[in-house]
Amino acid sequence: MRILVTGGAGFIGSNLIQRLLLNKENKVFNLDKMGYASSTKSIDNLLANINSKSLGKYEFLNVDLENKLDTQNALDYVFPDLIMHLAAESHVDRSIDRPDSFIASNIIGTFNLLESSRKIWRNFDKKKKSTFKFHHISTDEVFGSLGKTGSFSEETPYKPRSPYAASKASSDHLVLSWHHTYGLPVVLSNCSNNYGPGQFPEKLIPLTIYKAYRNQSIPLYGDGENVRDWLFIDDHIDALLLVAKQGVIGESYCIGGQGEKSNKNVVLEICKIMDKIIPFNAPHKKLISYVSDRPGHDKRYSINPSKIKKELGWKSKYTFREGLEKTVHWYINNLEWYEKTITSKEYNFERLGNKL
Ligand code: NAD
Ligand code: TDX
Repeated sequence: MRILVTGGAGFIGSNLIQRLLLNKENKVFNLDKMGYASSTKSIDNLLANINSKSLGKYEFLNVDLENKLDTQNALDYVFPDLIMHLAAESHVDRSIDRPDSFIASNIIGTFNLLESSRKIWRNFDKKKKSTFKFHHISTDEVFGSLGKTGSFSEETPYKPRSPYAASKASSDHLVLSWHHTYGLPVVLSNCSNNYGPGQFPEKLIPLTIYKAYRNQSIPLYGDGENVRDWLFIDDHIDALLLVAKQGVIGESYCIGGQGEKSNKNVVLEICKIMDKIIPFNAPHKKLISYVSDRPGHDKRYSINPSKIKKELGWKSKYTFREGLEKTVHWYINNLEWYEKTITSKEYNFERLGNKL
């Protein structure tokens, strides 16, 4: 199986590739532009530490999907049986400060990838054409914001409210239209908030771990009562592998572990874990600082995962507490990587998304 993963040097993509490489029948191509949030360290570690005979084959392609010709050349070279498209600018706060790169990567990049895929797919032989799949990985943010009740499902109308969410919604529409118009065999998934090892520390959970560990103030936007539906990365990877293998062409699947929590409760749980690890700084909750709200801040996300559970047999394995313990320990053990990565990317743990 020749698998092209776009955005494979990002948080979810690098965890996905590590899993795909455990099947030695796979040849995995990682296409990434190596942006500020990229690292292939975890993949390189896996390849260095495990007997290569028991792993799949791996190749890295330094390509920016904004470049049409490079994208086409990469597709011609890879000649994939499966594409898993994760490459995107992914941070809501950055999309507020500088929406340009979100339009370029998430919309134009997806368009270039779709066109290149269509060109190679229509020349495949009958067998390869009938088994090929383009799996587009998207987010629950395309559905907008919920009130106190209700959940998003595959039937929920799109109502994106941030530049990030709007660019992802556009990419979802492009992908589905390439299926309806040209017959490209696509499948989509829309997942809730992920957390786990390797997430760039601009996002709430790794940022809080870092700030608590360094005994610095932990910023909570607004009143801290906005709700996210958290899913541990390994559970998302399980779901992605099922959708890629068994998902019905033209369908989309909502993925979420029914792990709703307010931001304040997430931060308090991290503080409790830190109190055990560094008792002399306890209680870490004293570090919480309420700061001005994110503009257009979505109030609540919640996924109804009935379809993927019933039709593909997926279910989440990790409780929030289990996933969080693993995540905190990973960050603490990788603090050196963590700080080196950040300083080399010119990110200083500063507040983003409030320069209106
Ligand atoms: P990330 O920011 O950690 O990684 C994204 C990767 O894509 C980076 O390595 C970046 O260099 C690459 N990329 C961006 N633009 C590119 C381009 N033009 N050409 C080539 N590579 C490019 O993001 P993530 O959290 O791993 O998210 C991956 C995907 O999953 C995204 O599409 C995101 O919308 C989606 N998603 C994320 C979450 C989450 O909670 N993190 C939840 C649901 C869906
Ligand atoms: O310092 C912070 N303080 C704070 O209160 C940060 C960085 C965030 N927040 C709040 C904003 C959100 O309500 O925490 C919540 C989570 O924020 P992020 O980690 O930035 O994630 P979110 O905006 O919910 O988007 C994430 O989930 C869906 C990913 O970044 C997206 O890529 C994914 O599609």
